[in-house]
Amino acid sequence: MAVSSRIAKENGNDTGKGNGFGYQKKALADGHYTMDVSGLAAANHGPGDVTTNQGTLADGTQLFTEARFGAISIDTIQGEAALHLVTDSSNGRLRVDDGFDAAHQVKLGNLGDLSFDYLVQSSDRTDVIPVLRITLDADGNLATTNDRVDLVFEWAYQGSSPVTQGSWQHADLSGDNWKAWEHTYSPSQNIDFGPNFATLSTWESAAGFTPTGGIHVDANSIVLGWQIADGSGNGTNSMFLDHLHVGGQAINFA
Ligand SMILES: [Ca+2]
Repeated sequence: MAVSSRIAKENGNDTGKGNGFGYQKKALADGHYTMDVSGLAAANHGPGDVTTNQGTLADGTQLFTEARFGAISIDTIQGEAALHLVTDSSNGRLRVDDGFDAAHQVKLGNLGDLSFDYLVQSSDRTDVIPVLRITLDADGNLATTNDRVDLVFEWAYQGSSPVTQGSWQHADLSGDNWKAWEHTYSPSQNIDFGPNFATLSTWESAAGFTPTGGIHVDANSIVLGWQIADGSGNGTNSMFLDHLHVGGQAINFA
């Protein structure tokens, strides 16, 4: 089944069918909206990352999946349809990526909300939930591309208690000021050591943050998109994610 998506109606009854596109354009125009995404599926139970272009969503952003030793789907748990990630082994590696079009690219200092709900159905590790990464052009000049980085938000690096499994939980990366580490692309390396952890508000501030051996990020860095990630190295797990908020974009997996 192909991916389908639609912008949810902001006010009044949303029957989910028979609505015109007028309100969708209005919701997109004001920059804050909820988009339902359905029919997402990708599975690869062998080695090698299989990347699939899942198409352009209703808001103009571009969805991709990557899969090895695992599967991505949308399933219902505890009454809620949600993104479902299942790894077959510790070599399992799953990604759901959304690339922003020009209308969605926003300065990091103006990003706002960064949050999601998650449910860990089962997991070998007690310090793993879905990872959220945001991709940035660090200097805010899109003409230079060797300064592309990800900020990576991982439960295991928050110094938190064991993950609560079996019920819906909320991760508010912006409101709770999660710490993130940096992945660089040129060269590809993880700057994921303690001295390079900084809170989201530090990365977002005008003064920004420069990790040791990494690339300086500040309020003028431009957000190019986001990625949900599971593995590798996380053992086997079955995890759900829903109600993802990245700036004004909210996604309801449906
Ligand atoms: Ca640049």
